[in-house]
Amino acid sequence: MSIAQDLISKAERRQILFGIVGLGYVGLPLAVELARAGYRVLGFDVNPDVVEGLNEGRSHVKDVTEAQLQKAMECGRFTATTDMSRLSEPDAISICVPTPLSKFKDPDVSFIVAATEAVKKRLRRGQAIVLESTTYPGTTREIMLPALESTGLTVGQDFFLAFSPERVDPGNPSYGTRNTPKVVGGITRDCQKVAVALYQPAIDTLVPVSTTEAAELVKLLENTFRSVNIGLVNEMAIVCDKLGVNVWEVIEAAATKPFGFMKFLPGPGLGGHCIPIDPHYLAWKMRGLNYKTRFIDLAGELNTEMPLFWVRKVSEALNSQGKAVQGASVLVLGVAYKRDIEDIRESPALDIIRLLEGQGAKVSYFDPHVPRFREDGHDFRSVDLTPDRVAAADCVMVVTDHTSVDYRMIKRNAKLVVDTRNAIPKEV
Ligand code: SAJ
Repeated sequence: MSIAQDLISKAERRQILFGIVGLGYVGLPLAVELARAGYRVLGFDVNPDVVEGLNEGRSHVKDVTEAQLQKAMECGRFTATTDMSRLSEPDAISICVPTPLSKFKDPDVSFIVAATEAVKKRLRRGQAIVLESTTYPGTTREIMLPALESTGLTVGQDFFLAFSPERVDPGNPSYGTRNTPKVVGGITRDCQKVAVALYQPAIDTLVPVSTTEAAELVKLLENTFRSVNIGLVNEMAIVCDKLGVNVWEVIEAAATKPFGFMKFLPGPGLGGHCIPIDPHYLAWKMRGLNYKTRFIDLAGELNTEMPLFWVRKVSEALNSQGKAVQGASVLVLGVAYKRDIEDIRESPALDIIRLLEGQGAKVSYFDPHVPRFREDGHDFRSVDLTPDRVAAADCVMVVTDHTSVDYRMIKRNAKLVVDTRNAIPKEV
């Protein structure tokens, strides 16, 4: 039996030890699903606090409950370690490490390189390696393959290498790791078949594609699609503001079209560790091929312009009451990058607070999911949201529309409201 066939039959018999490198919002849900499917899972993370917490049954990822984690641990199907020398043990290894942007908006693939080096040192015949981190097309073939083949092992025969983009939507109540279709592309046909077989027991739908580049591009298309369409509706928000038209009314009415339209909503800008970042991986790769990806760059410009657009709206609102931004008290409602989550990475609220403070406003914030955060070297702490606090502010700014906030109370008590999410009810 070939090594590929051996791995496939071990997967069918659930006799695979599955390694997950990177136990964050992607790796941990995947680990739990693989354990639930019957595999033994060995999680790897460089952060000892993460590993210690997990081994004590504590989940640091909102989408994984402690009950789910402890269930995986009870039947001995999940443990975590910082010991990278154990990477020779798993039959399959999924790499789920961060792929941020450098400060020059260039891809930072250092985490992928570090994980690849760690795997390379312990690579053995019979292992399958899958990269899940969102990255530019060519990363798997150009960075991972040479490193792994430098061991003298041959891809597609001795070991297998594939790319399968993570599609986690943090906080999504309907779609999780198991029921989100999973795209898989291999360096060779056998790499793809092995990777599909390994995921099969844990994922409802697998979507094989012909190459790792195709799989890498699928993810970038998905997120560029969102960034460009969000940029479009953000430009519509600017257009409607100049025309004195309610952009949300226009979008809701357009969304009644039963075909050929998909609703996106304007907002304070783009947050999160994906949409503002992933498209720039593709733009960077194409610049190297002397091609300018105009939609990506234009969407990026428009989306990053939104914090300033909304801060100008605060200034106009205060001005309409004869007040300056300088010295005005502004209460920001919501700092997480989107509704009902606690993540503030790349949140436009941080830009808005920075801009308001830069114009001399006294800014406080309330966020039920973010009790405190540190930015630009100083600590922010969420205030209590009371009618008096709302009434005392010169202007209240809705930046993240958490569902637990009483927007009717805001409307009843606020002197002025600037609403970037159309959260305030029209009639009260
Ligand atoms: N946003 C808008 N208007 C919209 C939709 C979103 O302004 O109509 C803003 C949000 O407020 C947020 C940002 O865009 O600040 C990103 O929101 P998001 O939900 O698209 O992004 P993420 O990073 O939370 O989750 C996304 C996934 N979201 C959905 O598919 C709904 C998906 O794009 C990816 O699977 C995932 O990131 C990822 O890992 O790439």
